[in-house]
Amino acid sequence: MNQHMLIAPEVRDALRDGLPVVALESTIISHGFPYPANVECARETERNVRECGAVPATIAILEGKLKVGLAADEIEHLASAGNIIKASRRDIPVLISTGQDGATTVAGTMLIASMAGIRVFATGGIGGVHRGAQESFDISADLLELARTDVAVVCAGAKSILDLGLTLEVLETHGVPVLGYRTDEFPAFYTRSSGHGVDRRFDSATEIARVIWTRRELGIIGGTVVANPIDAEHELDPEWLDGIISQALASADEMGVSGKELTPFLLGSIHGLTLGASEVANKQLVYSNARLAAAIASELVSLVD
Ligand code: PSU
Ligand code: MN
Repeated sequence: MNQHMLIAPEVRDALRDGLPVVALESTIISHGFPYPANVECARETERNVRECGAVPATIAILEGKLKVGLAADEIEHLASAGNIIKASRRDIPVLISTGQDGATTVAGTMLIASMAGIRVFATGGIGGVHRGAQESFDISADLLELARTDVAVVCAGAKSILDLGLTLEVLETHGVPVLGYRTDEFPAFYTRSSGHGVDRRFDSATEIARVIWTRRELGIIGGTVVANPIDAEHELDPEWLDGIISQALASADEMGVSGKELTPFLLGSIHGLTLGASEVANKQLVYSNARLAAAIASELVSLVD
């Protein structure tokens, strides 16, 4: 499709034949989990997509190429190298022209997925408006990508390291539908509720696919957020978590962490402070999102026929 992109044969064939494909990100591998839990999570996420009838396409930048669909040794490399650059929209041309590796964020993955013709993407949580953004202006590029790129992102909401109310305001400003899957509330990643509503609740993948399809038929530019709460059995205690998030935010502040380092720093602190409990919850919610994304992708391809 373009000289900078390498699509794995299985993914290319699926796209050519109109079969469902689900994009997966790689920042979660390089910066979201410690090694080797990250390898297990990446493999198991792909397995969940397959089990629900779609082809997984994990996306990254390797030696200056946009890679759509990764081999096992490529996932191992992203998981273990330790110096992989976190790649959002603005990093992509730099990494391609200098021949480097990059682990793509939600924004970076959406952009590359859309170039490849993939319309559904599963992740853990999206980036958003950071607490204190009134001063720092720290608003994730994920939100602006959702404003302009036609990919549906299935996520468990966003972590409450962010200001979830302001995150939803920015999505509203940019015309991004926030659909709740079997929920009236926007979920807060480790917990099922946040106190903030979604635009609209739907109880089936078919209805969600119909919204995504209709949006495209109308020619309305941009993405869709599909918010899928963590299963109740894996949910963490909200009060305990609040304390941990405050501690993580305080140490980021003390150490002066900012810019693209902030989110990975906060994620790492939370994993450490919860002594692995958050890791289990995080994996389970990603698997659940992978299954829902596969179901939505399957419904979408049947609408095309
Ligand atoms: N939130 C999570 N886990 C993650 C991320 C966010 O709970 O792994 C990653 C995603 O790749 C997301 C990125 O796109 O962090 C957002 O970073 P920033 O806030 O710098 O835009
Ligand atoms: Mn930021």
